[in-house]
Amino acid sequence: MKLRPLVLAALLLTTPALHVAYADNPVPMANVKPSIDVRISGAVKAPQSFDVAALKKLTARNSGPMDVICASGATVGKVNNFRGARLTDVLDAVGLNLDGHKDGRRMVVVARATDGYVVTFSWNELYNTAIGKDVLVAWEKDGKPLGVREGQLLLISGQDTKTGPRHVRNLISIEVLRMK
Ligand SMILES: Nc1nc2c(c(=O)[nH]1)N[C@H]1C(S)=C(S)[C@@H](COP(=O)(O)O)O[C@H]1N2
Ligand SMILES: [Mo]
Repeated sequence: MKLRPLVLAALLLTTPALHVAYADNPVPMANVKPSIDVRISGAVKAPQSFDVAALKKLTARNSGPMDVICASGATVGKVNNFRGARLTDVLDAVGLNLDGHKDGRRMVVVARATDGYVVTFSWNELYNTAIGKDVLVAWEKDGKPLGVREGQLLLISGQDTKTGPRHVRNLISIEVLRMK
C-alpha cells in the first residue's frame, strides 16, 4: 500500500521522457518493416543493392560516441559507436553518372526508409564539406547488429546539430537525383 505513491511518482517521472522519445514515431512494433538491404539508384552507372555482407566489403568506419537528438531538442538516444560504410564510399562503389566537373553540384541524394521516412543530402554536402565524412550506412550499434526496430541498416549523419532527423532507421534506398 505504502508503495503506491512511489509507483505513481515513478510513472509520472518516466512517462514524459518516453512520450518525448516516441511522440513523432508512433508506429507500433508489429508494423515495422525491417530493411535487409539498400538499393542505390538514379544518376548512377547501374543500380545496385547492398546488404550487410556487401557493405562489409567496403572500408568500415566508426562514428564514435554520439547522441541522437530529436528536432525538438530532446536527446532520444546515446550511442557509443555506429559501425558502417561511408555513404560516399557506397556511391563511389556504384559510380555516379557525372558528366563533367560541374555535374555533381546539381545532384541531390535522397535516403528513404521502409516506412516512407525520407531525408536529403546534396552532393556538395557529402563530397565538399566535412559532414560527408561522417555520413554512414551503419549495420552495427555498440558492437551488436541493429535491432528489429532499426532494421539491418540505418543511415546516420554524425556531424548534424540535431542528429535525430538524419538518423534513418530501416534504410531501404538511396536515390541520386540530377536536378535540371
Ligand atoms: N525510418 C524512420 N526513421 C526515423 C524516424 C521515422 O519516423 N522513421 N524518425 C526520426 C526521428 S523524428 C528521430 S528524433 C530519430 C530518433 O531515433 P529513434 O526513433 O530511434 O528514437 O529517428 C529518426 N528516424
Ligand atoms: Mo524527432
